[in-house]
Parts: sequence; C-alpha cells; structure tokens
Amino acid sequence: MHKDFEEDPADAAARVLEANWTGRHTVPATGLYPHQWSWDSAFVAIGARHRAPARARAELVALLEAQWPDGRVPQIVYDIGRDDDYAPGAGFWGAATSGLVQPPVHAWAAWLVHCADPAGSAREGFLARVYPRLARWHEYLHGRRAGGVGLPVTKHPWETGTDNSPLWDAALERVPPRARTPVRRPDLQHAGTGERPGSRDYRRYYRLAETYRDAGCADDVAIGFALVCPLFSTVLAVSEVALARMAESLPDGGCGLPLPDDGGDGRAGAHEASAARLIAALDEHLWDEELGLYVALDDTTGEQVRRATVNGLVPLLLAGLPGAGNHPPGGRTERLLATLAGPGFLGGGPYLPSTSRDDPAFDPALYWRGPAWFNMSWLLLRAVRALGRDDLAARLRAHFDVAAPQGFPEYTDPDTGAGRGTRQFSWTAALTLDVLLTNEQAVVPAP
Ligand code: 2M8
Repeated sequence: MHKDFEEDPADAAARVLEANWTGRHTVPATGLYPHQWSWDSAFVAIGARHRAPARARAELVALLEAQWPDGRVPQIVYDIGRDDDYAPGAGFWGAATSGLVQPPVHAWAAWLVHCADPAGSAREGFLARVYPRLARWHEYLHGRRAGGVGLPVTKHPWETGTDNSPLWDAALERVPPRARTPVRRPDLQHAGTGERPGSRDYRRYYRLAETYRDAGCADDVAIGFALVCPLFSTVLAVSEVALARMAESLPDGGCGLPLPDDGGDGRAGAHEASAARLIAALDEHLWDEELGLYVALDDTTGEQVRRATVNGLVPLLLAGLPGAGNHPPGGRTERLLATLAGPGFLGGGPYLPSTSRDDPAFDPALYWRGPAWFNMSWLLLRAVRALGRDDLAARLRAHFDVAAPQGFPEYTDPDTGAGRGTRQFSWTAALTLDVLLTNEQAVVPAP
C-alpha cells in the first residue's frame, strides 16, 4: 500500500506545505508553479494557520511586501533563481513581480489566520502590519479597477484565477492571437496538453499581458479585455467584511489611516458600506434569472456573459455574511442552492465541476472548463455551512476525501474524482487541512 494511504491525511497535507515552503513563501507546486502566487498564498495561509500559525502569517506578510506603490498585490512574486522554469517570467515584466493581480481573498485569509492564534498575532503585531496594506489593496480595486457598474474589472484571464473558464471566451476571441514575445510553455513539461490551455489561447494571453505591460500597467488604458467576475467581486465583499473585523480589533480602529469620504461610522463602517455596495451592484447587474446563478459582465460591451460556471455560485457566500441583510434578494438564495444541487453541478455527479455540465464547453479534463477544483469546493462548503445546509456540506466535503490518497492533485475529474494536473499542490493540501481541522460555521468569524 502506498505510504499516503497509511499516513493521517492531515499529516500528509502538512507535509506537502512543508515541502513547498521555500523559507520565505510557499510555491503552489515545485515543478509547474515555482514562484509565489497571490491567491494561492491566501489559501495556503488558511490551511497553515492550524498547525503553523506563524508560518501562515509569514506567508501573507511576504506577499504583501511585494505590493506596488499603487496598492496592487501582484499575481506572481518571482523567485528570480527559477526564472526559466515558468513563463512569462520576471524578464517578461522587467520587474520582480507580474503586473497583474488575482482575486482578493487576502484580507479574509488574514482574518482567519488572526482568529486561529490571536495571541501569536498580537505578539507579532500582525494585524497592524497587514491591515494598512490590505486596505490599500482594496482601494486600488475600488478606484483604478472600478468598472462601469462599480464592480472591479479583471484585465486578463490570469487575473480571474479561473483562467480558462468559458466566461472569458468571447472577450478573448477579440484579442489577436499574435504576440511579439515568443511563447514558451514550460508548463507542458508538468501537465498534459489536454489539461492546459491551448497555444492559440496562450498567444492571446501573451498579447494581452504585453499590451498591459507596455502601457505601464496603467488601468485607464483600454487593452481589449475588461471583465467583471462574480467570484472576484464576491471575495472582495467578503474581504471587506474581514477588514471591518480587523479595524474593530485594532486599538486605534484602523492604524490611524485616514477615513474614506463616507466613513461616518469609522473605518469598520466604511468597509461594511463598501461590502454592501458591492453586493447591491452584483445583484443588480450580474444575476441571470434563467440560469439561476450569477454571470460575468463584459465592461467593454456592457453585456452579460451568460455562461453557467462555478464562479456564479460563489455569491452564495454572501447569503451567510452577517450584515449582508436580505441578500441575495427575492428568493435568490434558494434558487442558487437549487442550481448548486441541480444537474449542472452536484446533481449531475459526485464533485462540483468548475463549468456547468450543461454548458457546451464542459470538459471534465480541461483546466477550469469542467474539473473539480478544491478551492471552489472549499468556498461553496463555507457558504452552505453558514446556511445550515448540512446535506450539501457533506457532498462538498467528500471532495477532500479523495485528495490525500492521490497525492493532493491540483484538481480532479468531477465524475470519477481521478486526480488531474500537477500533484502535491499546495492549496489542495492547505484546504484539505482546513476542512479536517475546523468546523467554523460563519463565513467571517467574530473575533
Ligand atoms: C493557474 O494560473 C497560472 C497563471 O496564473 C497558470 O495557468 O499558469 C490558475 O489555476 C490560478 O488560479 C493559480 O493561481 C495558478 C497557480 O496555482 O495556476
């Protein structure tokens, strides 16, 4: 019998995080992803907080140290010694980090990390250290990244974290599949071509990244891709609530940072208000009554992108947020739960697919177009737990049972649970650890 079968799954998961720790941060996977990735580090910290809270804090602090002066937290912080092992690298950006971003899960992660070890956090002054940077990160998203409907736009599929989702297909089609920079694919040494985006998509990815880079990563220049994503907007709202809890916990209510214009209730009140604004905009502009979930919005055309993906279920998290009021309105929570349990998602097979089984692009093997990802199972698990739906929670939790026996794969087939992509993948290990070691019911716990 393989060693992992004998080992306690939590010990096996902790071992993966240990192996992927470089001394400064945790790589998502030593071969395929050899640098520090933004939202991966947030998920890693969420898992690491249980057994290595100081490490979890260090993970987030290291990422936030790479913050740009304009407030953005970069998608990738490069390990320069390994620049040939992933493309595009630091040489492409002419900088130590990528100029793109990823979904803002960080403040939520930082709050969960704090709550797991408040004494250690206080000893290190963790909140006082990270809160101002996280607040500036959100200001960047609310300011320079505000789209027409007041929700943040993503400027590249890589920024969505769900890179190859059919949500981005139509917008990507408009990008010429020609880049000046030769496209290198070191990723294909570590994952099958059938599991990764195709070369035409990669040429478009490069073209967009090049255009953004050459515009000095300025956000007021149209580069041909500006998409509002329900997942990105939702985690920003959850993270705003986490920032409110942080501000309340700090002795000066927020490190003496200036109050935003509408900060009548102090910084905590301003974060709550900001979450409420995001939620209202999401409800007004991203709901799709026919599909029974939220969809993306193309900020260039003003049109909704009507594709059913797991991104559109993630707003269920907002139903469990304290202070989110009557959200989602008009029975939408029940409708979302029905979609989650319906044939396109959990009703059609054992694990939660990234793209609905009913969508024409559904492919159980292809990266973000069908496979079940552990971070998505984790986000929805948190949502349904907060809503007291133990039946759905048990279904989502079952995904984590197949992680350790298969060496913590990057994702799995949504029907068979067979591992796909790379192995010893950090967020799979971290979130498995979290599911095994916590029973938290609240989306954002009280201090
Ligand atoms: C994947 O994205 C990178 C680019 O950022 C890639 O495909 O090379 C995505 O799954 C993304 O969500 C993730 O953060 C990254 C590292 O795990 O890999």
